[in-house]
Amino acid sequence: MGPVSLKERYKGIFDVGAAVWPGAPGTHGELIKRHFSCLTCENVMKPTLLQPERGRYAFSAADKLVEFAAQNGMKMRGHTLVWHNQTPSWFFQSPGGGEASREELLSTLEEHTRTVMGRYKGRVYCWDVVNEALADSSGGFLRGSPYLRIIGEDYIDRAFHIAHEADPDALLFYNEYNECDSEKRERLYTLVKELRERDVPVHGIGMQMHSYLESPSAGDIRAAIERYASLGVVLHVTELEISVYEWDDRRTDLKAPSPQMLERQAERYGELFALFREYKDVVTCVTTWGVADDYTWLDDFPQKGRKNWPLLFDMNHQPKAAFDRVTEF
Ligand code: HAH
Repeated sequence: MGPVSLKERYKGIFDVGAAVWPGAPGTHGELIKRHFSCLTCENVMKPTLLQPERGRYAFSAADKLVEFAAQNGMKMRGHTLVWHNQTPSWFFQSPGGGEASREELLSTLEEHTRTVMGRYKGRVYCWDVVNEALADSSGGFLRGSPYLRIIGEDYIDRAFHIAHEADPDALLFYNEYNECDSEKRERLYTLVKELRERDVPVHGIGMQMHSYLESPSAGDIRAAIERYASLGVVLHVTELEISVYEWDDRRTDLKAPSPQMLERQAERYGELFALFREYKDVVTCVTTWGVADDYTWLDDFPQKGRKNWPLLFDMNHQPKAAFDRVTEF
């Protein structure tokens, strides 16, 4: 029998997704098939992995995950097209040498987007078109990036128009982290409001929701959901996990999470999912950034080599207390 299935429990409420890597169907296949209704490729759809050199695409890893999702009746989110990280440096170089011109970078972006979105049309239903374009500090508005420097401030508009032309049926997202911080929230709100006022085809906001034991608070999450929902866009929680540490805790000596950590994490998971359920008319997908605690990017972030236990299933793929809180309602 085993525990209730997440995706069954959340049927009719929202999709529950997981970020996966090429080995996941082999090592975590049963867990994924039982509990999740949507997948995201953690890395293999990022520009560096899909087009390491100009014109040389490497689709096989992504193809396999898309196939796995399709065979098991799962939806797939696309992540990501325009980002300052994990994008090869040749994107920003002119084929003739030196830095690319605005027109050259736009044409690289267009070629990449058309090829990738075209290949997965009908199988990847939504895309994080632009990831993390806002500045971190309250000083600036947009993050300084090669896209901003070379194309100029309209690069986000262009990216969404290009994506919409490449697959008019895909739902297009702007995805961001620290999205519940009150200052960044207002900048993200303004960004998407102005995009929509210019009729740029942005349909959703991806709230990454990388979380810690005490932050962001439920109040800040609610305020962000309300604010973004007021724009008339759909919201996806795209990269949820709850670290067992506080954001500024850099301890590296822990061999296992303490019972207190796991209890607080469970409470927080319960609280967050209750909040997402309250907003189910606008929050249509909640994705955890990983499947079980034996594989998480947080083992190397923000401290390289420090183990973390941030997901709903433990090292042995068993449901944690957090899982119970998320499914008991
Ligand atoms: C996310 N960045 C990315 O969207 C995702 O593609 C990557 O695999 C992991 C996290 C979040 C992030 C952060 O937490 C801190 C600084 C910069 C970016």
